[in-house]
Amino acid sequence: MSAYVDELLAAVKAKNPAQPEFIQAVEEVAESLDVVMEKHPEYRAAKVLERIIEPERVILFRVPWVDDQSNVQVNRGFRIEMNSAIGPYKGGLRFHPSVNLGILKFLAFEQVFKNALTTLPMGGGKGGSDFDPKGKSDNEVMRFCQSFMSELQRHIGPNTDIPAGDIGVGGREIGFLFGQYKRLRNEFTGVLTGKGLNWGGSLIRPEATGYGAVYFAANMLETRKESLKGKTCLVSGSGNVAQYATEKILDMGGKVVTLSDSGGYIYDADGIDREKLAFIMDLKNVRRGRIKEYTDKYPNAVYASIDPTQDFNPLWNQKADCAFPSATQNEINEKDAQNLLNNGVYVVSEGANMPTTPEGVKLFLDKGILYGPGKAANAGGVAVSGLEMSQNSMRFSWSREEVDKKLQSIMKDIHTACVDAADRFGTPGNYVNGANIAGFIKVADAMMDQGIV
Ligand code: NDP
Ligand code: 2IT
Repeated sequence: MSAYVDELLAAVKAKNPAQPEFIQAVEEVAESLDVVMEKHPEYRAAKVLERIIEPERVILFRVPWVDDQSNVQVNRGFRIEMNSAIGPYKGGLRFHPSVNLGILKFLAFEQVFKNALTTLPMGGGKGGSDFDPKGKSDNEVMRFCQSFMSELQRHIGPNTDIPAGDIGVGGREIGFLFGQYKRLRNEFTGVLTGKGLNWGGSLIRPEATGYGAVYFAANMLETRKESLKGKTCLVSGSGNVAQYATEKILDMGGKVVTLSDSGGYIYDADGIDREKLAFIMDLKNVRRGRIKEYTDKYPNAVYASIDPTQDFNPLWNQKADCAFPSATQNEINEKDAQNLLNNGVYVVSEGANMPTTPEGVKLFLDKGILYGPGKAANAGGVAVSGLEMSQNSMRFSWSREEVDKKLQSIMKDIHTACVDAADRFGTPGNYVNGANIAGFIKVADAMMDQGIV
């Protein structure tokens, strides 16, 4: 690494000591950008990367609510307005007990580059709360969302900052949040994406992240004149992204043999077919149950719990061709990456954000497998959010086929942008460098045009 990047990273670490995920995300991008900074001293002089690393604004607020037993509960709410150089802040909300400032800053930072890659005019943001929706009644979730939005509403708007879903925030939560925004502001507007179809939502938005990650894998395979047909795939998670990744893999003739949640994973050697996927969707989205219940219905499959203290995740230690990590950050460590390679996996398309640790990424890159990092591979979700915003502005809606076609074409463009940037800066086939460089240049050039702000 150049002295410039070393010094920059030392400063980021010193300034953000309790934010390991944020430091990890910055480190990966800064390493990719070393060669760009060499060629473009003007970016260094204008301290563009130093400015991108610092959020434009961080909002932290109290979220008090009353549970079903009439106890007062207090959570913490956040919104990170990271960068608005190319459009209004855009990015999801995460409700999970692990949420803290560092995790949301990593997600907001990644979002800036991802949104730039989509080709749509969206800046980057992220927010959420340490609220745990698990085990809460619908009424408790509603009261929490109403309290959360009572504060957030003064900071967001359809031309300012447009939140959406992420872990723990799906259609139900977006509905409660939208209802409260509308009540407080007295306006019906596209301030959130992922809305219901009959109140401003876009067709294909629920499917978009999972579908997009599979389209991205297909694009990578196409560079080797291959397809997903007949490929065995490992998918982790069983939420929004995992479900629709599974559906699209089936559409493309592949076979999915695993899914998981934070308790454990299922392995189904016969493959998870459409009927089994419908069971999972009902289990997870309606009954809000655990993946363990899959083996009650399909006893040929096996369930094993995942011990978080174990140094590897057995889900990644299965024979397969492709992997679609779709649960959470750092779910593939170095040992998992090695297990994947040992088991024949040569395509990894990240549905989740930063699911692979830096040591794991290094193994994938050294081996030269088709490795699509999250900020490129999972950009389909926010891309269709951008399409939802356009439809809201036009007061118009596109058909399922039209949105899907646009999604496919955006994923293809992202793939091409990554390949071109990786080629141009001397690391052909390296989608990590390609995504970081292509995303950065678009944002950096806009910041150069707009002066020191
Ligand atoms: P959901 O809440 O719908 O599903 C999350 C899934 O991951 C659940 O199965 C959950 O299990 C599992 N999971 C979550 N945290 C952990 C953990 N710490 N350890 C093990 N398993 C875990 O979220 P999404 O499907 O929306 O999000 C999944 C990933 O995709 C995240 O990284 C998110 O940032 C990313 N993403 C999402 C987009 C979207 O449009 N929704 C867009 C782009 C990226 P359990 O139920 O037990 O918690
Ligand atoms: O990480 C992500 O890209 C998302 N959670 C989706 C963001 C969005 O605004 O649709």
